[in-house]
Amino acid sequence: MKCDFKKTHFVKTAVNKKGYPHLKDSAGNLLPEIAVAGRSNVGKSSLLNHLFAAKNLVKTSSTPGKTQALNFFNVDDHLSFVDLPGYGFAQVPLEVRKKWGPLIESYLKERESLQLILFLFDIRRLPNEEDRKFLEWVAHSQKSMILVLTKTDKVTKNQQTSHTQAILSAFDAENIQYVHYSVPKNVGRKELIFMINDALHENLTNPIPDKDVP
Ligand SMILES: Nc1nc2c(ncn2[C@@H]2O[C@H](COP(=O)(O)OP(=O)(O)O)[C@@H](O)[C@H]2O)c(=O)[nH]1
Ligand SMILES: [Mg+2]
Repeated sequence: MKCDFKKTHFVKTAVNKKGYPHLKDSAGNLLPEIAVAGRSNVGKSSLLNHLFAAKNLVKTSSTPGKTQALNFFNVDDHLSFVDLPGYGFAQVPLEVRKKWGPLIESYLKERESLQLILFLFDIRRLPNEEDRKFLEWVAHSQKSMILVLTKTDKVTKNQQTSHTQAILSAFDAENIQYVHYSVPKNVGRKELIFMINDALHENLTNPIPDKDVP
């Protein structure tokens, strides 16, 4: 069964494992979950709204990084999406930043239904130590990942090519699956939906055992 992202709704906000929802399909199987991760301000919320073809389902923020919470969405009763709190926002108080690591780490480690991570990265930037560390965590979780290079409308076609190569090589991940994305130019949505369906195909035909329900 393919997902076309037609019927999406917000489920809930969670600040810890106890708060994670356990969404199920009509047969009682846990919905596979896709996590959207990346630095604050990279465009996570904008991409979700664009992907869901919904204007303001996901809050985009002018003061990014404030909320250290996970926001869950149900897509077509087939997929669960989670908007993870962003990392790397210097203006976030140290106390809040300290909580971010364990929150994300435990989510990546313990979330049974997590099948795929969309790792968003601004095409204008080069990965720093923090970005590489994050990618290592994701690799460590042994989940599938798609690198989404965001805000491609901000660079020329030539820069798109050169920046992409520079980013992949800085991550030491030349073979990684990636897609270019621009919300205002409406670029990448179809391709990403195709890639998501492709990545989840196996899992959608092999239901996830309902192990992580307390
Ligand atoms: N030019 C451009 N701006 C974008 C794009 N995606 C997001 N933005 C802008 O980047 C800022 C941060 O976006 P947001 O979705 O809140 O990022 P988040 O913190 O990762 O959730 C907002 O001002 C968005 O309008 C894009 O594809 N192109
Ligand atoms: Mg956001």
